[in-house]
Amino acid sequence: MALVPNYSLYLVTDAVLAGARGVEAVVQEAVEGGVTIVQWRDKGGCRAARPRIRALREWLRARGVPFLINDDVDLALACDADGLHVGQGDLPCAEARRRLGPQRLVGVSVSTVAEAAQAMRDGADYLGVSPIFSTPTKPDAPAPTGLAGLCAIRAAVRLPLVAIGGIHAGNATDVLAAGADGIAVVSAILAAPDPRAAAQALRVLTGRINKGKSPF
Ligand code: TZP
Ligand code: MG
Repeated sequence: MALVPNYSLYLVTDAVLAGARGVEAVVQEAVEGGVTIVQWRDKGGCRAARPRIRALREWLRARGVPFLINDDVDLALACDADGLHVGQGDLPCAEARRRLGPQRLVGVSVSTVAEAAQAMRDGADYLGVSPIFSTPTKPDAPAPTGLAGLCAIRAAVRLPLVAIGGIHAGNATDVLAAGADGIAVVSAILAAPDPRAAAQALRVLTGRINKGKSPF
């Protein structure tokens, strides 16, 4: 059985949005502000060298913050990541589980109840319900689930749900109230002028609404 992380405030990286500050510096500030779990996502041709990723991984490990890799199972293993996150068009969940073994986390993006049920059968540890709202950060995402879609998935599966897509301090409370165990954000933290303050504000909201909810 894999570790059970705190999914409350899940940061997905984006080198373009981090800009000249660099992804690592923004991630570190965000963790100091209260981010509880980090996924390394290299899109837009900004492939980072493995030593850089490993160094960030060690920094996070020292702070007890789980670190996952998007898509690339070889990179996840090479960096001794805590897990892998796959989308519907990526490495199948069952294959990811086979490659990573029972201890590491496998997360799967889902946007329908059928996808959620399948991912659960295939051994996912958590589901990324996405996108909740349309977002310029991922223009090729499927149609938004809206809060109603998130509620339907919540009712159908007993796995931690991390909601992603267009989430910010103005709508995070509604998303958590609709059944998400955590919120995942890219731009709300990475594009913020003060990532630490942005993370702090989101963490206050997740702490408030998640208080008293039973963890899986
Ligand atoms: N997967 C589904 S939506 C999304 C990803 C990686 C991007 C979310 O970005 P933002 O800026 O938090 O809307
Ligand atoms: Mg993917």
